[in-house]
Amino acid sequence: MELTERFEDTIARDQRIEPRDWMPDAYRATMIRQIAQHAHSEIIGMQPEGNWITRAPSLRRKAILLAKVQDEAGHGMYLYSAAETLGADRTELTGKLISGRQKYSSIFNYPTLTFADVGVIGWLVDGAAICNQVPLCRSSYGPYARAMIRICKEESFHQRQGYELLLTMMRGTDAQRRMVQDATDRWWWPSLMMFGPPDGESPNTAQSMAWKIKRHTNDELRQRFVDMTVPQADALGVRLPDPDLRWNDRRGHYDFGAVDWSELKRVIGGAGPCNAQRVEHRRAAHEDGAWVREAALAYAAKHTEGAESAEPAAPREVA
Ligand code: BYC
Repeated sequence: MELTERFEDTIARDQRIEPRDWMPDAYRATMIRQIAQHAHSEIIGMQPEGNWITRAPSLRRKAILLAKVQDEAGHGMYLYSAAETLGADRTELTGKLISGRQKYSSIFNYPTLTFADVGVIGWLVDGAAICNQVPLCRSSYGPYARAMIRICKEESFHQRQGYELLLTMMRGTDAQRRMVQDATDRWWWPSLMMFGPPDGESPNTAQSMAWKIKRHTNDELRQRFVDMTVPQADALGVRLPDPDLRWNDRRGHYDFGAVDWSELKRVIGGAGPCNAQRVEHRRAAHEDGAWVREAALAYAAKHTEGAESAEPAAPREVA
């Protein structure tokens, strides 16, 4: 069988492409692009919530938030490792992120103004992430699909902690309820934008669906997210900031208002409220961490030398 034919056949049979398999250059490039953007999003995504670790209102909330932010770091690590199986170099990927040559999710360019934002990020942003990422557990590239299984389990804990925090605040004072409503008003539309441009303006969807990298289009997943979230908003007692949001019996889905796609373009293009701050923070952290990378490399080199020069160990006597 020809290499291309074997690749197409693996995809058609719903089996996984593994790192040792032949794959078209364009498939490899698409996977590296998506996985790298995803990894960068996890790492940059630590910042908006990390901002609240020192100001969490109780020890319990602080412990939860610390665990969540550490999970995001872990997700970034699995994803960079998955990108490395395709021949990408992690140092180069980080270089592309901090020089603005690779993207990360638009959602992390918005500020976290109050502690209610921590809850709303868990509820809406992690909720959107789950909607988007559960189908990626069946993505055609093996290492990515497997990383996604673990990531989704952790995202579901993140979503629940956010919702539980909001439930607590909604049972609190009027001021707390106002904070939750204000955070919901600010994060709702950006959360819908996380799913990417509308299908008619999404250059990558058709090919990524054919390769079974993506299992649903951007609009399908956005609709699924809206349908899932409206009853959660009702249960919470918050209003979603969209006057056109209503159940459509004929479609069996909620209709919703027009998303401002010019805002998504602006934010992806670098002009969101926090783009410069996010990238600068990441660049500074990378530079501050140089000594750790140097020390780890020196330690590894010393041990490799040690292992090479050491006498072979004498066989152990078995009693
Ligand atoms: N923001 O043709 P399209 C998380 C880019 S992590 C920025 O539809 P595709 C979390 C797109 O990449 C959240 N860029 O592309 C972490 C493409 O770029 P190029 C991240 C966006 O790939 C911490 C161009 O626009 N999740 O949830 O078919 C704490 C055209 O778009 C955005 C992932 O990365 C955006 N919103 O579909 C809490 C999931 N949307 O070609 C939570 C994996 C689009 O110009 N990724 N772009 O370089 C995916 O599922 C897909 O890549 C997307 C886009 C659905 C995002």
